[in-house]
Amino acid sequence: MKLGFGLYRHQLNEEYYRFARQCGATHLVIHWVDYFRSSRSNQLGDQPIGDDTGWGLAGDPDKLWSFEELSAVKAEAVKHGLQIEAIENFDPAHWHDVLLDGPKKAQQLENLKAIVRTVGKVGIPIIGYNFSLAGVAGRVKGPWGRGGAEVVAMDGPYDKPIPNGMIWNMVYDRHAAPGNLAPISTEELWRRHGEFLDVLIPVAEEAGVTLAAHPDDPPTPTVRGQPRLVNQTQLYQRLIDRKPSPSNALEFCLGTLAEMTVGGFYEAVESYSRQKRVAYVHFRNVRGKAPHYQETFVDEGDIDMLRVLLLLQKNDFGGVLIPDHAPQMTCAAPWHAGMAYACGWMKAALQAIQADR
Ligand SMILES: [Mn+2]
Repeated sequence: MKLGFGLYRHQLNEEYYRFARQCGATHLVIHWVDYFRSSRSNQLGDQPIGDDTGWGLAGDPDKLWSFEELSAVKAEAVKHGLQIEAIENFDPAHWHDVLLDGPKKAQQLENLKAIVRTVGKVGIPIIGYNFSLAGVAGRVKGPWGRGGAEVVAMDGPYDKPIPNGMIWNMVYDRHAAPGNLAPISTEELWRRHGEFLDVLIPVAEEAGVTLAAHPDDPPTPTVRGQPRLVNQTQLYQRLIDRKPSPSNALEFCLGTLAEMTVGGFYEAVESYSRQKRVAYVHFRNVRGKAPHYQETFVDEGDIDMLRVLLLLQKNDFGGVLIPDHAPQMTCAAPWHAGMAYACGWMKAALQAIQADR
């Protein structure tokens, strides 16, 4: 197993590469969509939270990710001793009608094929994605961590409807007609996802890319009145069985999985790692279950993180773990301190179990 570090788009520069390397990371998971560029509510020094207006504007629908820009980022990272393991999340501007089953779906499936081929050509092995209409929404922040550290939490369901022109918590059409997106059924969401896999997995296989699905965060039955795809651990099995291929894999978010209300968490870690479908791991801890939970420091939540590492090791998982999110620590650099604390814990734990062997 390898220690990685997740960086948002605005962090893709020398300062953050050096910080990640100093934390002991050898790999990066990068976000190429900028959730902070035009958001009213997302703060640069924290994970994006948003409000009813979401995370701001999606990108340029006519500008797909290019070989040149991604190669340049990869080269910069390598210069600092870091390999890019994954890009996390497609831009809503490029695939909103794949999620919505809208009129531009055929063109946008072509967009996704082109992006997958480009990422493969650059030599980035994984693309993480969320197949979700509402995306990450409905979370709050407060001083609920150990010692009053500020953490992200959920405190009750969040079902305010999605306004037209917004998908996955970002605005792709500022001039959409007033009104809200009509709710769809869970089966309809699975049908759309199945079509996405049917079209994309063969392309991903050819490109040498793994598509890795994040579970629904937060994993409530609905968010903003829309169904969720993977909001219980056993639904990951349905997702991988839909298309048996090593390219159809999981962005394994421990925090989200632990927030789920049905089924065994450790059984899920054991089962999906044994099936070799864990592409990479979001290594974070939580206390509670959806819709009432709080993120915690890595060593104090409901999850026995060492037990998780031992299960992953037993099943020969050799991929990357990233801290995902961490509590904000009280100091001049709250985000940095939280992330460095998480990385230090992870590094020590990995050393301990690897020495044991
Ligand atoms: Mn996650």
